[in-house]
Amino acid sequence: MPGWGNGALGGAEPGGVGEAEEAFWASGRLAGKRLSAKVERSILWVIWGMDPAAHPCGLYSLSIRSVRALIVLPTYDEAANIARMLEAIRSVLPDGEVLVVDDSSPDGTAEIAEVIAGRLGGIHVLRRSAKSGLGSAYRDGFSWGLERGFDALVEMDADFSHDPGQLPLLLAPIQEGRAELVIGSRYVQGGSIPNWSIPRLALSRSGNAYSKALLSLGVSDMTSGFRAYAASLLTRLPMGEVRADGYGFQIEMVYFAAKAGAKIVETPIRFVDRAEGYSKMSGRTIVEALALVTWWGLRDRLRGLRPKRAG
Ligand SMILES: Nc1nc2c(ncn2[C@@H]2O[C@H](COP(=O)(O)OP(=O)(O)O)[C@@H](O)[C@H]2O)c(=O)[nH]1
Ligand SMILES: [Mg+2]
Repeated sequence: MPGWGNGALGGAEPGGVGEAEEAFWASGRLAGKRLSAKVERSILWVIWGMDPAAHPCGLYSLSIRSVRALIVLPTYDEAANIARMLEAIRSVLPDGEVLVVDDSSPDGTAEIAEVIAGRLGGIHVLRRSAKSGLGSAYRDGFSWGLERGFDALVEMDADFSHDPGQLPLLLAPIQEGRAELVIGSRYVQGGSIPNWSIPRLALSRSGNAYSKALLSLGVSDMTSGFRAYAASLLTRLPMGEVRADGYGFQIEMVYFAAKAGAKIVETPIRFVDRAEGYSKMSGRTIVEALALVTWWGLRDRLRGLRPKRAG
């Protein structure tokens, strides 16, 4: 079996596409013949395409092979999550690389990440000297990845709020050339947040509705921190002008991406509240985000400017 097809379906469930794939290889062995690589690949595309949604490692695991993806994982005091998180990412994206951007977490997150990196490979740890905010961690992580020629850069929390199993779905539109920014969205059909309190949900929903109305970008979840960027987009953005942290950073990136003419798509995600550790987002980041949105919205209206709508 050629290397590119190994384990793509993660097991041969009865009657499933995995079983169909095994039957295909068995028939070749019985006939004592190997087809040309091109024909084999075409047949497997058909088999895998029978059920691309059954498992995120189905059809999409083939797509992501040709994109060099870097998952940028900012961490501050994530010792309770980081090892499991890195293992989960590796099992979903065997070829994807990870950059942990740690701000000298007092709980030893970076040291744990380095131990796992030594074991699994393809994991890098960028240590920064002091807690400098989420936006700044991503700015440093993106520069690191762009300097090393990655094609897609993913934002993701280290606390399992974002499901590593959804990574292939996030990367697929970039691989297929359908988008330069893919936002994992809680507020499009199919998206959900099962365990948030009503006040927290109301705050997030109303903040996003306000940003959507004022900035007219057609994006429903501007504060989502689970997203994938094509490197071609990041290199076009004026990253030196991106200043916000926390939620404001996420909104600012969508705003600049739309201004740069990027094709933006939202894909539904299930966002679950963290089970381990504590949130580092403060009320200040919410105020910062609202102030920025208000400023941009009013400024663009006064100038008669509107960034292009997404989609
Ligand atoms: N490097 C770095 N990571 C941070 C910082 N603040 C938050 N993070 C990480 O960013 C991710 C999202 O933060 P979190 O506290 O879960 O935010 P929430 O989900 O909005 O409550 C987590 O992986 C955090 O560990 C920071 O100042 N520096
Ligand atoms: Mg979180």
